[in-house]
Amino acid sequence: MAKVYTCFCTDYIHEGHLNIIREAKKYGDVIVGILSDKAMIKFNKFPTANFSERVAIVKNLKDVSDVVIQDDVMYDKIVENIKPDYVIHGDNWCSGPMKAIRDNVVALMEKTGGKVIDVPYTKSEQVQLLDAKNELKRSMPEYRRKMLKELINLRDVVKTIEVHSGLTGLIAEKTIVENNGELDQFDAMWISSLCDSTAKGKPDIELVDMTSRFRTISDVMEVTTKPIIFDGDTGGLIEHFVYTVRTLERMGVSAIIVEDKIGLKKNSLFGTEVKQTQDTIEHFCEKIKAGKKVQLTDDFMIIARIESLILEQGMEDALTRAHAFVQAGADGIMIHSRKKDPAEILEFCDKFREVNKSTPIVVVPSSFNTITEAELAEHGVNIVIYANQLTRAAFPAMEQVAKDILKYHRAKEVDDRLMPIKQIISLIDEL
Ligand code: SPV
Ligand code: MG
Repeated sequence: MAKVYTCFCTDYIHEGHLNIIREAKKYGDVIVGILSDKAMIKFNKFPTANFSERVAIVKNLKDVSDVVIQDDVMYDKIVENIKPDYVIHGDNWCSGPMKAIRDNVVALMEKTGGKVIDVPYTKSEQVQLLDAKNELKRSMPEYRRKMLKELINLRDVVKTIEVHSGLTGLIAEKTIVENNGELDQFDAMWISSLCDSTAKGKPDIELVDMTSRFRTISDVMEVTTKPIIFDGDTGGLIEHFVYTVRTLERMGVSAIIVEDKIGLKKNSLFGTEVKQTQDTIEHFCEKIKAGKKVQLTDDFMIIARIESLILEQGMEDALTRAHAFVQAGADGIMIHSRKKDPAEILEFCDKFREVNKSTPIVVVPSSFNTITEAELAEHGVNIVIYANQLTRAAFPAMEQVAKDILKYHRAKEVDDRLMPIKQIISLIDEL
C-alpha cells in the first residue's frame, strides 16, 4: 500500500480535517503527523490542548492507520523517516506564509519521487467560526499569560517587538517572513514606556499614568494573541506597585520589568547626562518581594532591571544587584547598556551565568545593535527586546509625508510611498 502523509497543527477536528483524511485514503494508508508542542509554539500556534490529547483525537478517527510526531513545521525529517508516496494538505498552504512550507515539501518530494496533493480548503461557516474562535481563545488571559514562560523554555531566544497601539500590535502579531527555508515571526510584545509616552507626545518620565498604560495594553490585547512584557518603569511606590502587579496579572500580561531607579525617572538612554538616582538594593528587594507576595498565579513574572551599567556604577555593582534581586524573588534579570559595543553586556551575562544557570536574562539591544540574537543566546540571553524601532520607523516616514504635502500643495507626490487604501482597510479582521 502507498503511504499518504498529512500533518495536523490543530487542537480540534472539523469537517475540513475529515475531508483531508477521506481524500488521503483514496491514495493509500493514511499517516497523520501531529505537530509537537515545541513546533506549534515556534509557529506561534500555542496549543490549547496538550500533545497527548491532540494525538488521542486523531488516533480514534476512522481511516487513520498511524499517528506520528512531527517536530518541526518543515518536513525534512518526516520525509526522510517515513518516505511517504504522497503528502496531502489543504490548499490554504499555496499562498501566504505557509507557502514556504509547501515549497519545502515539494522540493523534498521531488527528490524522493513522491507527490504533493492540495485539497481545496473547506471554507464552511462552521469551520471558519471554529478556526476564528480557536485562534482568539489564545488571547484569553489564562492562555496568554503563561505563554512567555513556555517560550523561554522552548525557544533559544524570545524575540520581542515594541507595540503601543492596536495597529503596531497587528504588525507584531502578523508579520511573518521566510528566511532560508525557515518561517520567522516575533514571539512576544513589549509595551515600552518610551514609545507609549512618545505616542502621546509626552516625555518618558512616568508621566503617562497607569490607567492610560493599561488602556494601551487593552488596545493591543483586543487584536493580538502573543504574550506581553510590560515596561513598568520604577514600579513607583511599593504601595502602588502591588496593585499594578495584580492588575497586569488579571489582564493576562506575562511579565513586568521594573528598573532599580527611584525618584524622577528619565529614560536610560540619557545615561549620566541627566540626574537619575539608583534605588538601594534593600529597598528594591522589598519592592520585588512585595510584588511576588501578591501575585496569584505561577505564570506571571517580575523581572528586575539593573541600571548600574547605564549609571556607570560598574560591573561588580550590576552583578551584586542581579544576585540580590534573584534572591528576593525576581523571575528574571534585565541588564541594560547604552554603549555601542556589546562587550559589557556580554561580560555581565557570562559572569552572571557562571553563578546562575537558569534565571532568564533580558537585553534591549538598541545601542549595541550589531550583535545578533544567536550571539546573545550563546552568552545565556533568553529574551531580546527591540524596544523602539517601530516608533522610530514611523515618525520620520510620517514627518516626510507631512512636509511633502505642504511643499506640493497636494498629495499626489507622496502617494507611491503610501499603503493603498484597500490594503489598509483589509488589515483589520472583521468578526
Ligand atoms: C523603553 O522602551 O521604554 C525602555 C527601554 O525602557 S530604553 O528606552 O532603552 O530604556
Ligand atoms: Mg522604559
